[in-house]
Amino acid sequence: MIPLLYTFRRCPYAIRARLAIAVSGVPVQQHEVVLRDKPAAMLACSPKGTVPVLQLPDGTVLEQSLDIMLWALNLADPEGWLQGEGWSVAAQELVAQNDGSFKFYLDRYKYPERYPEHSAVYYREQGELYLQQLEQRLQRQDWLAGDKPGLVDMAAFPFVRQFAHVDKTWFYQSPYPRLIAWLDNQLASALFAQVMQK
Ligand SMILES: N[C@@H](CCC(=O)N[C@@H](CS)C(=O)NCC(=O)O)C(=O)O
Repeated sequence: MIPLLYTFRRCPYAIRARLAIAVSGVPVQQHEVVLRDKPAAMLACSPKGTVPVLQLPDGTVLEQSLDIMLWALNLADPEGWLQGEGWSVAAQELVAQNDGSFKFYLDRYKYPERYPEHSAVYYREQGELYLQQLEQRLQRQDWLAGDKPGLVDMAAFPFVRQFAHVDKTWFYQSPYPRLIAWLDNQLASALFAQVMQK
């Protein structure tokens, strides 16, 4: 038996998990889930009902995307995503902010009609506080992790991608040139193409 990943193609959490699994080369079987009709077998092992979920042959269940990334990279890390700044304390703080306030405002920026208390522009500006931090870091170095990609880059970029896609015209003329180059670099990568295959 090989590990089984329940995944959803466009989910940023699932994308980051698939990126780490792909770079590690660890064999994992993938099951694409329909979010409105989740498989009973997935809910049986992970009742909280979010993807990604990784079920290991020994019965262990990993139900957080970062845990799945760390599991894969601890088995094999050929590109050194865990090395150096890849998963340093500062990197972990950045990812916590990504998954916390940035994701919070990303959801509101994407669907402002569901959150009418504020305008889309307000939500975008709140999200930009995080983008500005990434831009500052990328002014000093090519990757959030330093001179090569690390876990922090892969954990953050699927969310920045979503943010960019809400209004590409705005994003590509925004004052974040290093962030734009960083995102484009990853969107053009063979690894990303591999994990987004239909
Ligand atoms: N903290 C979780 C969050 C995962 C998550 O929220 N995934 C979303 C899809 S992007 C989901 O499955 N939502 C449940 C649903 O839409 O029914 C992780 O890091 O894996």
